[in-house]
Order: sequence, then C-alpha cells, then structure tokens
Amino acid sequence: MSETGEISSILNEQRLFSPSVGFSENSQIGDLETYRNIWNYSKNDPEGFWGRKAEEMLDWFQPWTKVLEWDEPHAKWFTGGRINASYNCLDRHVKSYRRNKAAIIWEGEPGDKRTLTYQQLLNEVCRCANAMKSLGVKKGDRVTIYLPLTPELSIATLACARIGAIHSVVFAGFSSHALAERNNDAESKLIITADGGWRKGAITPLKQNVDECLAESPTVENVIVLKRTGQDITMQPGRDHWWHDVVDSKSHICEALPLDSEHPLFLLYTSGSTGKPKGILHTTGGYLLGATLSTKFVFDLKENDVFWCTADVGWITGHSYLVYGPLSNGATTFMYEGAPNFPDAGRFWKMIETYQINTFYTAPTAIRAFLKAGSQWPNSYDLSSLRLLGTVGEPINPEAWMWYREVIGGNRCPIVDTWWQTETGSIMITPLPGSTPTVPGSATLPFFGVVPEIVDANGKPVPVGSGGYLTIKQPWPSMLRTIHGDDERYKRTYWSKFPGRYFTGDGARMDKNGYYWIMGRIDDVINVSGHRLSTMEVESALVSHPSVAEAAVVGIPHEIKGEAIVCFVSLDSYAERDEALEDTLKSHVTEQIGALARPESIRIAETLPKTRSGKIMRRLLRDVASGRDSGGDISTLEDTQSLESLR
Ligand code: 7RM
Repeated sequence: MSETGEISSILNEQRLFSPSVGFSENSQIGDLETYRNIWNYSKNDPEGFWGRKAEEMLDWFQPWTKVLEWDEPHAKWFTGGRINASYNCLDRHVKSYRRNKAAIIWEGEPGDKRTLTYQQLLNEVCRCANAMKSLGVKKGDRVTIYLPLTPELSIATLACARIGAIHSVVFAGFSSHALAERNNDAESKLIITADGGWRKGAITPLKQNVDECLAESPTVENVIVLKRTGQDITMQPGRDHWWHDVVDSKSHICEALPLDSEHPLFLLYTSGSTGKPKGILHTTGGYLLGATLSTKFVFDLKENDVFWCTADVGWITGHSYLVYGPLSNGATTFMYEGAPNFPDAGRFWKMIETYQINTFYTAPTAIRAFLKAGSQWPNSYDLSSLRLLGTVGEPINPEAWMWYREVIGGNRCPIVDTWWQTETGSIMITPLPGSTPTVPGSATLPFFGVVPEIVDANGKPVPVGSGGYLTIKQPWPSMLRTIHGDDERYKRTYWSKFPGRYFTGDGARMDKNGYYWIMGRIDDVINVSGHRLSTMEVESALVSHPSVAEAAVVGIPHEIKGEAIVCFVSLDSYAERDEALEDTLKSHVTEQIGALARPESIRIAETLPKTRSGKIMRRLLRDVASGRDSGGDISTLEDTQSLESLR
C-alpha cells in the first residue's frame, strides 16, 4: 500500500457536537441540507456561483466580462472588471449607516487603547496613501510594511491597496536579515516601519533592524517611521521620515484607484522547506471575494459582532481575517498588539470580558499554551459574550479542542476548525457553525466553491477512511496566482505532482461522513515498516497523557523498520519528571495507537522549536534526532535557543 503513498490512520474520534437549535435558528446557514445545496451548486456551476457572489458581496467600478479564464495553472478571475479593495473595505461603508461604526478597536500591550470608526479609518488611510504618493510611490510599486500590530499596520495596508501599490507585510518578529531577503526579492521602494514595538514588556528594535536591512537593500528610497515606543533611533535625513510629519499633514481625501480585477494586491512571503522564501502573489478581485465570503459565512458574522482574530497581519490569517475579510463586510475587528501572557496568562480573557468579544479565532499552539497555564485564568473572567470559536494553523488535537470547547466556550460555542493556506488566500475546509456538527480534530467539510480530493501517489482517489495527498480539483478566486519572480517554482511546487490539480502539500483522510481530517504536512509523514503514519496522530496520542503539554514527532532512518519514531515532548508544569516517564509514554502511545507506533525514544524538552506563527518545525527536529546539522532556511524560527538546547 505504501508504494501508492497511502497513509495509515489510527485516530478514531467519535464525539459529535451539533450546533444548538438556538444557534442554528439565528445563523445564515442553519442546516446541513442548505449547505449541501449551495456547495453542490458552487461545484457544478462555479462560474455561476462565483459570479453571483462577486456581484452580491463586492462593489465594482466596472463589471467583469468573464468570470474565469483558466489556462492551467494560471487563473484570471473577473477579467475586465475594475475594483478597489480599499474602497470595498471603507468607502462603501462610509456611505452607509456604518459610517460611525467602530471599524477597529485596538489595545496596545502597555494598555493604551484606540478605536477608529469607518470614517476615521478612511481619513487615515487616505492621508497615508497621499504620503506614499508624495514619496513617489506609484501603482504597481512594492512597499514593505514592517510594523507592530497597531492600527497603522491596517492603515498602511489599505493605503497601498487604495493606490494600487503592492504591499509586502513582513512580520515584526523577523530579523533584519529575513527582512532584507524579502525586501530584495520584492524590490520594494518604500519601507513603512516604527521605532519599535512592544512584546512581553520589552521593545523590539524595528527601526534598527531596518537600518541593518538597508545596508543590504539597494532598492529602498524612503522609510516612513511610526513613533510607537519612543526610544532613541537614528533618522537619516532625506531618506527617513516620521509618520507624524509625512502622513498627518496630508489631505484626508484620496480617490480609490479603479484597478483591474487581476491587479496584484499583495505579496506575502512564506518559507519553503528549503531554499529562499516564496513570495506568494494574490490579486485584487478574487482574493477579496474569498476573504469577504468566508468571513461572512464561516464566522456567521452579525452586524454587532466584535470579531477577534489573534493573528498578526504578518501572516495570511491576519491579512484575510483581521483586515480584508472583516472590513469588507463592515464588521468591527479587534486588534491586540502584544503577547498573550503579558502581564499574565489572563490577558486575553480580560480583553474578551472588557470588549465583549463575540468571535474568537486563534491557533492550536495558543490553545495548548493556555491549557498548560491552567483553567483558573479563563475561569476568573466573564467569557459569556463569546458566541463562536475558531482555530487555524495546525491540526488541533482532540484534547485541546475539548478544553477550548468546555473552558473557553462554556460548552455553548461552536468551534470552527478552519483549514487553509497562505496560498489559498481564504478558508477552504471548515464547519459552518450553524449547520455542521463537529468532531474534535476534524476540519469537516469543504467551503463553497472548494472541491478537494484525496489521492494516492499516482493521483488516484483513495477509498474512504484511507489517508493520502490532499489536492484541490477546481480553481477558486482567492488562489495564489504565482510565486513572485519564479513562475517555474509555482508550477513545480503546486501543479506538477498531480497534473490538473492543485497540490496542498498536506496529507488528509476522509471519514465515512465525508469529513476531512488533515494529517499535517506530507513531508512530516513517517514510514514505519511500510506503514505511513501521520506525525500528528502520534502527537495527539502523546498530548492525551496528563503529563504532556506539547509533542512533536519525527522519523529517523532505521535499519529494519525503514523509519523509527522519535518524540520530543514538553511537560505540564506539575508533571513529575521521573525515570519511568519515558517508558510510561511509550506504553501510552502503544495503547492509544498500537504496537506499530511504539516510539524508539522520547526526549523531554523545555520548549519545542516553532515558527513565529506557532507551527512546530519538524524539519529541524529531524536533524536533531539524526544528529545532522540543520541546513536551509531557519529565519522563521521563533527561538533559536530551543534548538541549541535540544542539540
Ligand atoms: C492559514 C495558515 C498552512 C498549513 C497547511 C496545514 C496547516 C492550517 C490547519 C492546518 C490542520 C487546520 N496558512 N494548517 N490550518 N492543519 N488543520 N485547521 O495557517 O500558509 O501559514 O500554513 O498549515 O499544514 O498546509 S499557512
């Protein structure tokens, strides 16, 4: 079986949670049959479906002539149409009853607070756009944005969109070298940054990083610097401009440019497993439609909701569900600058209580960290405003899912486990909260217009219940268009393994109810004695042991079995770290999964190496486990110390 690439699955989760009658009755898609009807229509007549949605949900300056031009693997959506993303996120709401509605409610890490109504946000975006124009930025130019999670981050993003400049947001946690690498690939003309940002009570020296980066980045002509932390920095006259000098003085009027639907909206860099980061290119009309439609239905958006997506705008999740999706829908989006555990592990819950947050969307790694910190933190705040919970970024283990449901959601809020990628632009596989019964650990069903299929190594669909490669059979509007400057890499990475299909790089299986179970990156699959096991399932078994907080599992070469399982675990704070623990955990995995999955070794670690967005970097752990030196790109690693101590 393994020659065809089938992946064995052992996870057998039976708990099923249906949305409450009250929730369903008040939701946009209130039953499974309605979902299925819409999905079938979107699958059978994608152009009809997407054309209708583009008309209903977005404002166009000029209608398109063709919904889709598909010349595999290159898609053009809504050709001939003219649109502006910033106009859709701002102007159209300002012309409506939403003019004085809060668009962004923000809290800084030190506790400072700001609220911007739609009108105020529009004014700021126009000023910023005028400032960029005065510095010579034109349609099609690239602008690097390297800002802390402040309202100015959204303002700068929307200002680029307004004048047709292409933004490349680089997460403020990246080093100067990582910034330079991205900046050079994009050949940005302008960098927008801040003196510093707050993180865990300390200052990240953003401007200093930019100065170092500029030594390696010849294309940059100007730098706009937001004063955030107030520490001393150097400003180079003629090149560096304070935000308050160059933006605040500008007119609050700047017409949104009518852009071709396929005009590039942004580049977002994502690290490949090896080699240099890929500049994922998204374009205007299709991306905006994906973000707008998914926000409305996946989060069952209500006019009065306060919607909180905890991601940074430096990641695709922040682009789609902190900025474009909520604002295009005219929603109120909450933003928080800093660390979840500053000054203590109650920070998030305190803000949920204060701002009466209704929808909370975060990552499994954060949920596991909260679980580890203890239920006493959320339990000391009133979380009853919450209506809906979401997760994204990694497979969520049932243990964490149940804690999230019980302790955060008070057994009342549906959980949407949303699967998607930087490349897909918007949510692809997800429950709809009013209609889809959920099972801990499953992302459940495809979103409208998404046609996934799980195949073996020969591209043949695998039977129900078997694991394989997750592919997408039809183009969708918010799909990436190419990799900036490297269309060959685009074709090779996503479209060559299975001709005619988009290859996600993830393993998955479908159960008898048609639910999808994402098994993690295909590179992370372990082959033990000819059985291909998903690392995620072994990790899930480990985390179900009371002593384990987090687990990462990798395969190392083994003479007999082909590969053997090595586990890295971090322990719960109260766990006893005795001699017997290794054996106990080995037996625990054997009990949960079977003798096949018995780990070769268990290594206790203080912390696990993660990307800055919280994904465990198994590639590095594989090197540690097999005693190799790590090559390749480690610019996304959060904490290089964790890797050192593991070695
Ligand atoms: C949105 C985002 C994409 C990769 C993807 C998966 C993993 C994301 C889930 C998930 C299981 C989920 N974009 N992933 N969501 N795995 N269940 N709900 O994270 O480009 O940064 O990462 O993340 O492996 O391919 S991303």
